[in-house]
Amino acid sequence: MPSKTDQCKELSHYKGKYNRVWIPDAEHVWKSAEILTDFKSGDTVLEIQLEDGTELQYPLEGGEKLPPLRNPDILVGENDLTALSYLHEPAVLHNLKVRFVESKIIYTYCGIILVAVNPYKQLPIYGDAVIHAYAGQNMGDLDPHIFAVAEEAYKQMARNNKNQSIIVSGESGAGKTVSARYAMRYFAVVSKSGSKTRVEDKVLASNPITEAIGNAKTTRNDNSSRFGKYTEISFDKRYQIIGANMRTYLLEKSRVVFQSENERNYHIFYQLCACANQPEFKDLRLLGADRFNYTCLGGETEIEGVDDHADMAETRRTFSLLGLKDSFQADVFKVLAAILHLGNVKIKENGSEKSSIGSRDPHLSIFCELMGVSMDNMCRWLCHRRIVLSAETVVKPQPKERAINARDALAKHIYAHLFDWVIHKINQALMVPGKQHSFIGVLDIYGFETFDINSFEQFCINYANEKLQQQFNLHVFKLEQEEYMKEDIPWTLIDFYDNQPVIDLIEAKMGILDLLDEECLFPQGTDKNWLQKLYNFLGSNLHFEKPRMSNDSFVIQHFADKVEYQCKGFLEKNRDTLYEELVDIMRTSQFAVLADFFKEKESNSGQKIIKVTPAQPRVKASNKQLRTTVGDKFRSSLYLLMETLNATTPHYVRCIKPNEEKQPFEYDSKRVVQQLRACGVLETIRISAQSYPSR
Ligand code: AOV
Ligand code: MG
Repeated sequence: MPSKTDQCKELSHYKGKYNRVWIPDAEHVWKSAEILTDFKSGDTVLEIQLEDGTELQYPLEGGEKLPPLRNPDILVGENDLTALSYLHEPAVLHNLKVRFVESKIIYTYCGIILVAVNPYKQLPIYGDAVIHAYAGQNMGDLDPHIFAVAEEAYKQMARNNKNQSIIVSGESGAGKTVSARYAMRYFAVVSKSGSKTRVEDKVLASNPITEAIGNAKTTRNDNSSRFGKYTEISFDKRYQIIGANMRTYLLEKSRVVFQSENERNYHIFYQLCACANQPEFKDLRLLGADRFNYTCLGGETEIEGVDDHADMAETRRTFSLLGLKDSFQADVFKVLAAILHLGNVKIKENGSEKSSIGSRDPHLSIFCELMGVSMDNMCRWLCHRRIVLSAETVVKPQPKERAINARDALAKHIYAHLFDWVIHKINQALMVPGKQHSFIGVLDIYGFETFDINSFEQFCINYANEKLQQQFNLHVFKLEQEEYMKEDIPWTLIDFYDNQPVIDLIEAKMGILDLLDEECLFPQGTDKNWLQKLYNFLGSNLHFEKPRMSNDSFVIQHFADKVEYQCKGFLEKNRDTLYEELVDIMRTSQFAVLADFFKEKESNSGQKIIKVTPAQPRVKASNKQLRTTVGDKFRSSLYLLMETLNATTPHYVRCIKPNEEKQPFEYDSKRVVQQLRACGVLETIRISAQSYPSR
């Protein structure tokens, strides 16, 4: 709140040609107005006129601030927002809009961040010629671009001899995956050695494959990443690419067996079904995607503008480019087909306590044939469980619902193993032969998301985004501190949104994840019991709410938005167990790949499970089971990711989704401002404006 003298001083700006201001507006967030009259300090209203001619009295008293000033037109459309005379939310919002809507420019620097507004349209700005134009240039000499950020990272790696990260963030559908791909392409093109090894092409080839097996259509994004990925691109002493390595984060497994309306399973399933009639897939007995349970639950099986058949050719081409042979590919497709058949297995209800599968169920029979396991065993152990009592072991029939759960759990586990196996193979293909000199990591995770119904998956995804936001906050905070020390100016902290409280709510001792793990230890634990504990222990937390109308959900106030999570399924998804009986069948499979998937721990997945002690060490009762839960593993992997990021020089790309309808160059100010407010762009610009006064 400005003091009286500040206000007088500021008021003097409102004279002459600087009489244009921004006033709040319900629809456009801010709208332009002109001050009509001269005024003196002590005035209680400003006489203003809107652009459509309407005259208004704008109240100045009652704690009301002076309206923010508009920048002179000559500054509007600047490449770097720190160049603006008046730096505030309406100026940023307007500037981005003018560039995007009028000039069709999607990139703008906001201090240390590159803001990228999703155009939802192919632009001719990514060719090799453009890459060469950016190579060797200084950031700021050319128009803002993802290539400029990539060049900056490349240059700093060489100059400072330090590993770099390009951290792409933004909500679901904002353009992270596309940006990450372009950044990788930049490195591939500039570092091209001309040699025949073509390792650069291999690094790029990893993208279509990981997207085929890890991306799917959601209601937010037709090509939504359902896993997180940190790709380390390795360079030698001459700063040429010599290989790469991917680390992946928690794949959304539930999608394999269930899709919400208008969503799809992983692309690869549809690609395979689109090729059902090809002779090489005859043995897989494939059907159209509309005829497999696991691929038709969301309704529509096709995506407008996507040709699954052509994409399959691309998937296979990139597999080959990576040196992954036809026999390997055949194994992958065999596993995928088996999963689809498993989903079509009919489980019959025999009274309320029992279930069974026909001894000639055609789909189970294909599954067993493809996977090299016994039909009898499968029939039996999908519908029964072994119960170990003190004196004897009894076999107990399972009701239909349990049997379906067992079937789906098996499908999810097989797919998750397949995913890890493919990633592992890609990593092998990209393995650095000699010594890595330095690396540039490109981070592309699933963006913040909220749906009508949010479950464990959204909870994990949003938790990851919360961690990333904090990494950014801390980095900016550190820069700011350094700046103050350098300039020797007194410490005035710029009001910065700190999301540590939300992170604590989720991951600290007795937080949401801890209570979830605890409930999972009880054989009789339930989602509802757990939720009740959340209400009891966390009810007074400012970022946690019990919804008034529901006893089945809880609300978290995330940095980006409020999200309501339904408790149903959290326990099961966190436990992620598969019946031992089924695991045993898989282990004895004639098909070595499958048997290997389920081999006694010592993960063959390439994703080593490393137990780390998070910032706040959590003590677990030693006599309790040692199995780690999904949430626990995820927390540890995020902890490691943050450590990695913090050991590199970060470069931030903030993607903005400009409208909900995926319309080209549509700019919905309300949606944009929500994203700008959430991610700390505005505060960052202010800090950067102080750091680079010369700009
Ligand atoms: P995301 O990675 O941020 O969402 P994507 O990168 O998949 O979002 O972008 C979504 C879609 O927006 C793409 O499929 C393109 O159609 C379009 N798009 C994004 N960036 C550009 C661009 N630079 N030029 C043209 N079109 C673009 V998610 O993975 O859902 O969080 O989990
Ligand atoms: Mg993505």
